[in-house]
Amino acid sequence: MARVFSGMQPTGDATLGNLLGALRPWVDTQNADAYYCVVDLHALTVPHDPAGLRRQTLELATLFLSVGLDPDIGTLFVQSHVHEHTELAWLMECTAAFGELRRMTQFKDKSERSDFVSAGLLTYPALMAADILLYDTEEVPVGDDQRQHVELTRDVAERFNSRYGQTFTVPKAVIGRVGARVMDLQDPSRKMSKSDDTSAGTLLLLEDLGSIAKKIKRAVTDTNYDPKQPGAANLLSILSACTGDDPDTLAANYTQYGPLKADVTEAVTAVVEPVQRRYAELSADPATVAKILERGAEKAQTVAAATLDRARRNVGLLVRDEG
Ligand code: AQP
Repeated sequence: MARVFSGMQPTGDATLGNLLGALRPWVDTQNADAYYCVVDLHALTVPHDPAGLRRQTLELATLFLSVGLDPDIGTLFVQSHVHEHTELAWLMECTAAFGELRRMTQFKDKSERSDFVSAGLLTYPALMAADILLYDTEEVPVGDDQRQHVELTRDVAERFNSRYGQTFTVPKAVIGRVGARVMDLQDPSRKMSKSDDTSAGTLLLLEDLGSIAKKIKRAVTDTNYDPKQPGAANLLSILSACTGDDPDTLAANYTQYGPLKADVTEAVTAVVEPVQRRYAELSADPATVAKILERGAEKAQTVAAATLDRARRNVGLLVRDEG
């Protein structure tokens, strides 16, 4: 049973990409040694509204439960509830190189699109490395877009271990074969993202089912059916991730886009509808969700504190004499 850690930012309403690339694989691999985190500190790297962040943090935690993560199996918590994340992040910032951080694709993409580029947007992967390393994580189930950040985490962990002695377990990314990169329905050259405002190309998990159907119907495709065309390939990959069928076999089943889009709509509805039903029940009881998060934070902190202590000692910080 591998020690697993993964997180998701409360930066907007979660998408079908978040479900197929992350949340569903999390549910499939959940075990007593799995940690799943709403990474609210990461959400501060881009402009945000404080009340919105608080609301979206609770909503995302509720969504974790709605997709089937079980707090009696793994540990569910909010990143900022465990202060060890920010403390270890500083040690990671001092271990990662400026050039490494600057080369990250996500930094380049997001900084090009923003008027205000925070220092936190650059150092985001150092905080992510801290998130992962605090739990002696072996496996990080993520979508393909996060592969580079996990690689950086590995490099930083190895560098720290070789400079200061064995401190961290070196983790590896686990990326699913299907659903790992769901693309925007209007611009299939970009991944479907929760913080993007191209709403016509983004399927939200809690979106009205009629609206989901409309967006799939209007998804960009060519006039003639070609399973290799990016829009068609994206629809086939979504269908495959939802049904579990092989994408190449599915591709051969169609000669036109109409029936493909109808089947994608049906498959997406079948996946999303039960999540929406469960979400409606749980969101009526935020106190229970808050209790689950408190229990999760306590459990996570026990592990995180031990790792941070080891890292502080090994890096050479003087131990505080509290006696
Ligand atoms: N389109 C996608 N296809 C497959 N997987 C995806 N993930 C995100 N988008 C897709 C996976 O979802 C998890 C959430 O990661 P995150 O919240 O830390 O941020 P992200 O990867 O940057 O996701 P978003 O939706 O694009 O958020 P914003 O817009 O805030 O940047 C990760 O495991 C990711 O791989």
